[in-house]
Amino acid sequence: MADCIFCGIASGEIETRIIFENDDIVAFKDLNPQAPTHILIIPKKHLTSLSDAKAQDLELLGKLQLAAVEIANKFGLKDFRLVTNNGKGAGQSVGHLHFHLLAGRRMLWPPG
Ligand code: D5M
Repeated sequence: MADCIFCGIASGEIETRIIFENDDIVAFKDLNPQAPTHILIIPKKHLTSLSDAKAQDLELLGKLQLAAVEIANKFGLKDFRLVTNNGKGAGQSVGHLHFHLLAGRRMLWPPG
């Protein structure tokens, strides 16, 4: 999608150090880390948020979670948090579905 920064990263138009990639997904470090490990996992397909997902995206949503596990294993992370902010009121600032993989510090609950 035009003007989507994460579509630009997924297509390679915007240069970023990719730490995980397969046919459907890319992952890269968050530029504003909230934990010692803070990785963003995104579908290459443009979905504005989780609310934009349809039944046809069921497999993709599963793959995103399995990618998180694969990345966590790769980095030796036993404990981690996987979260998506859905909508501005929930803290979403980039309109392309992404999951935050956070680890390396004690996580608080509930999140702020
Ligand atoms: O999370 C959006 C996150 O995306 C936020 O933590 C900053 C990060 N961000 C924005 N642009 C970039 C680029 N170019 N590289 C890496 N990380 C980026 P949200 O849940 O929407 O608030």
